[in-house]
Amino acid sequence: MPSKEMSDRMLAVLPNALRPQAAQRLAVYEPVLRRLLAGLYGEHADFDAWLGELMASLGALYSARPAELRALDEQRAAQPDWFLSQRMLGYCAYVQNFGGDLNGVAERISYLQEMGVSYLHLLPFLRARAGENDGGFAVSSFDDVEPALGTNADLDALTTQLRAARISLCSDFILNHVADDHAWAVAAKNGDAAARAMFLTFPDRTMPDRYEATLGQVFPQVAPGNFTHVQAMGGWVWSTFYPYQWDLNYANPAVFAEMAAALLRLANRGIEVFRLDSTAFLWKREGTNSMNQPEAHQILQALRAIVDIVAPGVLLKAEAIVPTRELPAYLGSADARECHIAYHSSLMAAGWLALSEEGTSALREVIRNTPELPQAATWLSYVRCHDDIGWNVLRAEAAAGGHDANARLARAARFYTGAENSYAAGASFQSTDPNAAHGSNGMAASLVGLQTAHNDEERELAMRRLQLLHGLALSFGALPVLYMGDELAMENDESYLHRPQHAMDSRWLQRPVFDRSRWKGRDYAGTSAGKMYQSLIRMVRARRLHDELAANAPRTLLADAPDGMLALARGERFLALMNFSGQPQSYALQGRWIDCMDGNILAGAVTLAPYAMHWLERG
Ligand code: OTU
Repeated sequence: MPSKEMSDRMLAVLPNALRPQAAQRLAVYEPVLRRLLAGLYGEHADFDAWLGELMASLGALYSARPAELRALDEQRAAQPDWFLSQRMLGYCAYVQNFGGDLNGVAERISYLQEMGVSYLHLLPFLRARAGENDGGFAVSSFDDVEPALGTNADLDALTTQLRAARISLCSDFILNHVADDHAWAVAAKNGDAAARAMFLTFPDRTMPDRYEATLGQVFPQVAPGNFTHVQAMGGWVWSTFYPYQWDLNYANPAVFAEMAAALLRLANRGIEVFRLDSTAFLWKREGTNSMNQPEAHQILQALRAIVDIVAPGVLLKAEAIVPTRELPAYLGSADARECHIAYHSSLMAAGWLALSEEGTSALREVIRNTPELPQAATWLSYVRCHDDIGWNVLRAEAAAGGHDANARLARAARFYTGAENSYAAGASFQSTDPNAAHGSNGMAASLVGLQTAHNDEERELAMRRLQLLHGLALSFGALPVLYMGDELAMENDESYLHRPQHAMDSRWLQRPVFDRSRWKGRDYAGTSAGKMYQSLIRMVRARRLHDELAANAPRTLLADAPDGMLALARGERFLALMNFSGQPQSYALQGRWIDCMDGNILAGAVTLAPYAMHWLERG
C-alpha cells in the first residue's frame, strides 16, 4: 500500500481539526511503521487490507484521545527529554498493598508529593485471572479494572488526580501473554479458529521438544517447562511463565493489531507510561532461547512508531531481565526508536553482589558495559522490585578477570539466604539445582541485615547499606524508582507462607502491606523507619539541586578508587564516593569539595567509614 493511501486511511476517520497535526506526525513516522510491519507481516496475502484496517483503528483511537491528553502530547513532543531530569523520581507499589484499592491510592497522593515522586508505577490492576494469577500478571481483560481494586471510573479519577499532582501513572502492559480465562483463550478452548491462532499450539510433543532443547526456564520449580497440555486446545500451548499464562503468537498480525489498540485504549484513560512486561520473550525461534530476537525489537519499534503518531506524550518502558549486552537494544537508536526507558537489572543486581563481596569489580564491569544513551532515553535504576534479584544477568561481568561466574553468583545467592556468615535474611527462588545461581528474594531492609541486627552498631551498618544502594540508584544517572516500603525500611513479610496459592513463590516475601505505623513515625529519626525516610528525603532533595545528576548527564567511573569502593564522577562538579565494604576506605581527592549532606569541606585524602556514601560538589 502506498504511503499516501496508508496515511489517508487514518486521516479519513479524524475530524478536520485534528488532521493537520496527525498529517505532520504521519509524515515522519508512517514510513517507519510501514517498513517495520512489512518486515514482520508483509508475507501475509491480505497484508494491505490488514494494514488499512490498522490505520483506520489508529485513527479512531486518535479521535477518541481526550483533549487534555492531546495537549500533554504536544507539550512533551516539544520537549522530548522531559523525563530525564534529576527532578524525576519513581515509586512502585501494589494497589492492594499501598492503598487497598485505587481510591485508597488516590488518598496517598500527598505522601507521594511529600517524597517528591513524579512517577507512580502501580503493579497490575487490570482484571486478572480468577484464582492464582501471578500477582495480576495473568490478565483476563485489558479494558477493565480488577473489581477487587475498583472500577474503570476510579481509574479515570485516579489518573486525573495524579496528572493534577504532576505524577505520571505507569501501568504494566503485559503483552507477552494473557490469562487462560481471557476472552481469546476461552474462545480458543471453544474451538474458534481465529482465537486459536492468537496462541502457539502444538498437537503433540514434536515441536515443543525441539524448542525445549534450547529454551531456559523462568520458574523451574513450580512451573517447569515452557508448554502446557490443554485438552480443549487439542495439544500443547506455549506458556513461558505459569501454565495459566499463555504466550501470544506475534507472528499473527491480528495479535499485534489487537495489542496495539489495547495499549492505546489504556493510554486514552490517562496512563502515561507503560511497563512492557517480559519484552524479551515476544518472538520465538527454534534453536535459540527465544529471547531478544530481532523481531521482538521490531515489534517494540512498531509500537513506538504507533505511540509517536497517536500519543507522543506516552512513554514505553522495557522490562527485559537480560544480560547487560542485550539491554541497550531495548532503548533503540536515533534511527530505530524503541523504548524510552529500560530497567537496568544488571546495575541493580551488581549493587547487591558488591555488598556481598565487599568489592566492586563486577559493579564496575557493569558500568563499563553500559553504553551512552541514545537521545531522550534513560535507564531505570532501582534497589528492589516485586521480583527476585536475578543473578544470571551478571554472568559476563562475574566471569571477567577469569573468575568462575557460577561459583561467584551462587555464593551471592547463598549469602542472601543468610548463609556464608551473612547478615542477610532472604530466601532463594526457583531452583532445582542447589549449586545454581538462583534468584534471591526479600525486602531490601532484611537483605541488608536490619532484620538480624542485634545491637545499635549492627543496625547502623545495615542502615548505611540500605542508604548506599539507594544512593547508587539516585546518583547513577537514570530514572530511579523506589519500591514501596523501602523508604520506611520495611522488612520481610512471611505471611505468604500461610497462603496456599502463594506459598511456593517466595517473591511474596517482598510484597508486604504498607505499614501505617512506620509511616506515621517517619519524622521521628529514633526508629529505623524514620532514619531511612529522613536520609532518603535528604538524598532526593540534594539530587534535585544538581543538574549533573540528570539521567543524560555524563558519568565517569574513577579507576583510582580501591576495590572496596566505587567512585563515580558526574560531570566536573559532582562526585559520589560509595564504600561497599565493611572496612574503612581511603580516597585521594583532587581539589576542594563540599559534602552535599552536611556542608563539610573536604580536600586531600578522605576516609570513608564502612558502607558510607558521600555526595560531593566542587567547592
Ligand atoms: C515479569 O518478570 C514480571 O515482573 C513478573 O512478576 C511476572 O511473574 C512475569 O514477568 C510474568 O508476567 O522474566 O522479563 O524471575 O524476573 O518472571 C520478564 C522472575 C521476566 C521475573 C521474571 C520476569
